[in-house]
Amino acid sequence: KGPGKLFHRPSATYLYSFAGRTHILLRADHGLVEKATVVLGNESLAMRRKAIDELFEYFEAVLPEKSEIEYHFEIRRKDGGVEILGPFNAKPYELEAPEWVFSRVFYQIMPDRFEKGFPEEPKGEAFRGEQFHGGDLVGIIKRLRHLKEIGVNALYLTPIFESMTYHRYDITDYFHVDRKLGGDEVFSKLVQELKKRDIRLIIDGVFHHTSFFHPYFQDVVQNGENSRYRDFYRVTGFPVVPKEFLDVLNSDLPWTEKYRKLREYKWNYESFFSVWAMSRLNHENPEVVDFVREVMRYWLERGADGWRLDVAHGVPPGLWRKVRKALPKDAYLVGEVMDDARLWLFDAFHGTMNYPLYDLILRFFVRNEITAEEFLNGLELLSAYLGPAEYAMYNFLDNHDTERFLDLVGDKRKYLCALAFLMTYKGIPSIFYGDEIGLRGQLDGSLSAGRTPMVWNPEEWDTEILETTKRLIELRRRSKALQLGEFVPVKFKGRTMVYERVFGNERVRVEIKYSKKPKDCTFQVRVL
Ligand code: ARE
Repeated sequence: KGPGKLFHRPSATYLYSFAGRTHILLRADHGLVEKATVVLGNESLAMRRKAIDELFEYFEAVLPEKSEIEYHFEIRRKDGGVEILGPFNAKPYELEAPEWVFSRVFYQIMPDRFEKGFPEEPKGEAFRGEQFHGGDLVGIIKRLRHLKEIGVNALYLTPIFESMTYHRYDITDYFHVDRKLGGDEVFSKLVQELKKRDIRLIIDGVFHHTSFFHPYFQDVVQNGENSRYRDFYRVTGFPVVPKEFLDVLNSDLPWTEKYRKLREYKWNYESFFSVWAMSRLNHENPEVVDFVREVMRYWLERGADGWRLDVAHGVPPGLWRKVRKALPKDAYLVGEVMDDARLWLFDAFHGTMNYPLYDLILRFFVRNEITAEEFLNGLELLSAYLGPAEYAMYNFLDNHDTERFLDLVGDKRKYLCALAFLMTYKGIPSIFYGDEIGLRGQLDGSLSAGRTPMVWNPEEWDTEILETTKRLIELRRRSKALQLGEFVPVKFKGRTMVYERVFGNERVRVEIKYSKKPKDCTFQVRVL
């Protein structure tokens, strides 16, 4: 058995500069290193043991920003030997992300569930028997004062384009905002009103699939092999649906019944999670790439500040790289990538929806599966793996696909401890509409568990949650240290965590005392 290996490569996650400092990382086989030092000229810096996984240990040193450096590592091994790794001469990697993103706190709205602006009742049954609640963009404009009051300064809207479902993840027209939401005009008005209030806007791009009812797919349904759009989709045979399927579809049966029947037929195309109504696009087709690029550019020109990209892990990263090159540099791009995000980060998306962080949060705050020490190790591993991209990640405690965090922890003091963590950690924090007033959902594990309609009667609000949320958001927005600062763990033990965020002379100290007993859960955030 050899003495084990060391690894360093001057690339994005091992050597990068961010917010005025340079980070250098080193990876070593388990149990190899007694002490690691990085040497720059005549300066020697001890490296901090940052994280550990089944195979490796990660070490890190942080120094004032450098444009180019020459360095090597000196390693004292556990077996007494000494090793030198290097020299390296390199320019630290710099994250390309829109500046405006770092000072933001996002508020996510699923438009159908937020607020009705149009007085009429929503008409009829939505496709598949799901009910529309009738929220729209007029309603959002009406409630912008609420957003201002809680202090959020960015908005993420789940899909707003023409669609037959209330969630609108199956789009029938990418160039028009759903008329039920107010259409293109109200969208422009919303953009204006948001700009007045310095609230940025990102919208949801569904480019993994379109609706079955999108004209392109309908053309394939009608014309089969001769369709101009046959290569837009991943068709496995013709006709794409049997004649009986269309007969049922065009019948007068109620949607719920139709939908049940339709599932019995075989269809000949790929789709999202075997949902026939969501036909998967063929991303190998250059025309599809052009289509995605055009739609994304179109709405950025009309006032959106960025995109959240749905099922982004189901679309080859190369497509996003190509598209990004054609978009304005200050558009924030967040991919929905659920696990290994490294293929998509850096040159495809600025950030991804931070599901790995969410999993850690669940394990510590909800399931009591891990101690604070293990939680910290998880955070540091994630940090070693994301590099500077962690500062642009979209962080959340819940969203439209999860149960509400308050339901999961079952108690507001616990919820607020987790919120304090989210607002004081690296990455862009977000809340899901209603979180700020203690809105509850169900705990049925379904995708719609948290999609309760917003409650607008202040008497039903939890004012303690509201006031604390406001305070935390304000702290976050005022503090460069919380937005950009280095994360310095001070004490992680049992269920207690103490850490600092440091940016230049600014220091913020966070102390979270967690407990299985709600009454013992407290937190404190102090600007030092
Ligand atoms: C609806 C019903 C469901 C029902 C389903 C199938 O709500 O209860 O099971 O239909 O009939 C949208 C709507 C959903 C809708 C769905 C299908 O919002 O309400 O479901 O369309 O019509 C995976 C994907 C990930 C995806 C999640 C949901 O990888 O990309 O599933 N997330 C996006 C959006 C969704 C959206 C779609 C995709 C489709 O955010 O809102 O759904 O456009 C593990 C796996 C993940 C898996 C995850 C599921 O973590 O590793 O891969 O994510 O579980 O939570």
